[in-house]
Amino acid sequence: SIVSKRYRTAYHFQPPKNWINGMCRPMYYNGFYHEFYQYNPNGSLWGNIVWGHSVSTDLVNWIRLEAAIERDTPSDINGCWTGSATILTGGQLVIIYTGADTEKRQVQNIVLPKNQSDPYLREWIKVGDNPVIEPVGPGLNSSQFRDPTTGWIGPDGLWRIAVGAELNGYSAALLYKSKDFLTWTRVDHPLYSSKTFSMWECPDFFAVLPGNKSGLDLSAAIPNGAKHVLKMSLDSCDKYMIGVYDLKLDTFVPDTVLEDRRLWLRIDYGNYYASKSFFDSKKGRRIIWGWTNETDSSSDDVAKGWAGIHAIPRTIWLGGDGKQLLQWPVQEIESLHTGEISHQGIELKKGDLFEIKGTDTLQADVEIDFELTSNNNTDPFDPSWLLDTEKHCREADASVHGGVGPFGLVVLASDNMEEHTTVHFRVYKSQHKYMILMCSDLRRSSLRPGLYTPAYGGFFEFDLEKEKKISLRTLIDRSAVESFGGGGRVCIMARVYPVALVDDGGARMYAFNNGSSTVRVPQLRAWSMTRAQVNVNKV
Ligand code: DQQ
Repeated sequence: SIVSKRYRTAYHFQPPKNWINGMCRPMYYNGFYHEFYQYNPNGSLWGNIVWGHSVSTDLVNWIRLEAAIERDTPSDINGCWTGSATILTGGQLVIIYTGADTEKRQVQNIVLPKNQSDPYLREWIKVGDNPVIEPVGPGLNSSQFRDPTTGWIGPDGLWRIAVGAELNGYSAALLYKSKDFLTWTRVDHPLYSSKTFSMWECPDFFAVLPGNKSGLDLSAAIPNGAKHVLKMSLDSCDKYMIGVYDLKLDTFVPDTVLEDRRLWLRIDYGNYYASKSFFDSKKGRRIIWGWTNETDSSSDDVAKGWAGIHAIPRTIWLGGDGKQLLQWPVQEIESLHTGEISHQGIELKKGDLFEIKGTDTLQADVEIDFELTSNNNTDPFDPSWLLDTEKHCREADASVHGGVGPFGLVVLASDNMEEHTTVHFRVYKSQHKYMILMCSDLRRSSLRPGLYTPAYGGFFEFDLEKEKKISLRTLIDRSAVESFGGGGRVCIMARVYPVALVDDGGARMYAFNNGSSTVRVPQLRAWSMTRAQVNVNKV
């Protein structure tokens, strides 16, 4: 239908039809990137989950293959859920994944490639020993035990993995050890656990070097000065902690422990879940990839015949201060750029709207820098806002004048502005620093009823004296609006379904300022994005 066509993304990852959810740990192997994903072959709602499989040479264009893992043994008959690939010493590939067994217990299973020299790695064989890990042991909830990580080697030369679990009511990343990746024993303590009382889905554990954009391979030697990151999916979002991997105790030790999990840092402050990262040995970087659900209704999804996309893969690294991860869309996505437009030296006074013309406003990549003309007017920062940034974004929205800000972008706007989505900043003065709020406000994104339209938001610290420019990059892809603020310090992924997009197929885009202080735009660049070949071809 026209609805399905107009909202379908042009360069985000989706299969031709049906439901997808989380990644199953992408990887680079022998010339190809492999994307495995949670897939319902029978419809556009969650269920009957198998591992969909696609390959790519550039992370932009994808070739669809047959399912890599199907529900055909007692240990996965009720679902082949999330897992991870590991390249063992010597090059053997192995995937460990969660199966929902005949009794709907969650168990961990292994598959190996049938023919490792097949460049597409099309067929995967289940090993006779499955399940290799069962949900046994005191305090373990057998229906909350899943999503094994990629393996890494500990100081004793044994392989380790972490598995998300609920243990005695605690959230935990349980630690398992093995010599051969087949026989596993549980270590007597978790890699990390916390009193969050909800299971951590899709844990991810990786190493990063402060201020260094190149990635680290967790199963290679980790250089001195490296930090470790534990990412977990809970409360409908992906959160993380930075710390160290204490080799003696064999545990993750966070640099700061925040009791209140609303304060935990987030990979993305929007609609982004179940992400997994991998070390890309082709380009020496770490890439993280997450899933974005639809925010229309289930009946819309049935009508569309598809549901779920994957965000643009992002290079991820640790900032120089060692406190925060930064992310940026992989450079390959720029191969879709066409028809660049640019503006320099725009002044945006209070109330100004500057229309950005000359690009396809439904499929665009926009990069805009903002420079403050004065910081005398900054409003004071209230730390209690950190507990509920969405509430603050609703209260101080784009129409509420501030001292410095709001300023930013209006995207997917109808002619009369009845429908529009804003992505914008506000600058606040905290005791010794500036705090910048980034919002992506979807509340007026569509006139259609029954949509989930929050005002997403996240804060980042900013050194106004040193940094001068506050940058915003937004990738617009029909029903996807994916934004990167402050060079990737706050990322917000969102889904929107404007009626205008269906009715007249058009939309407008603007830069705006609604703060008392004038802001300058030293540089604005935008490109139309051509359609990528995403899963249209099948081998
Ligand atoms: N959904 C999967 C689980 C994972 C959750 C099942 C998050 O393995 O914990 O489809 O997407």
